[in-house]
Amino acid sequence: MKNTKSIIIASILVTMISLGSIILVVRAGQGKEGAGAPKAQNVNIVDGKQIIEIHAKGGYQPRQSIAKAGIPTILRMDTSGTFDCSSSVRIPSMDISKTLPQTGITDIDLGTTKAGPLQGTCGMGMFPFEINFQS
Ligand SMILES: [Cu+2]
Repeated sequence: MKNTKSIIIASILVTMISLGSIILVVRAGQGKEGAGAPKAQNVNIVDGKQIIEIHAKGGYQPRQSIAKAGIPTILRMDTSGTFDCSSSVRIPSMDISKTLPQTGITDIDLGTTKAGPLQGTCGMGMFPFEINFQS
């Protein structure tokens, strides 16, 4: 009787430990996915047009985007209660300067982009962001 009890306790323990490690493995997998995904999530291709979404509020999110070169591209700036200077966006190399609404979505046509990095900043040059166009 005593022996049966300890066998039951032992098998319960083994079950709990293996369940625990399965949960740990699943969590580790999710963590990796979570860390890799955000970079790509703000770039989508819709009807042959590439749309890069960047959120402007106290800086730009994401600060680094990876996009494809050689296709028509729209930079979609999104603001929500943006009262700081990130509401004024500049892309000097393309001679682009836009004042965004405090809340809303503004599409900026970047045309068909060539490969390489494209740098943008706020109107005062304090908040940078970069889009890397890859061929
Ligand atoms: Cu600024």
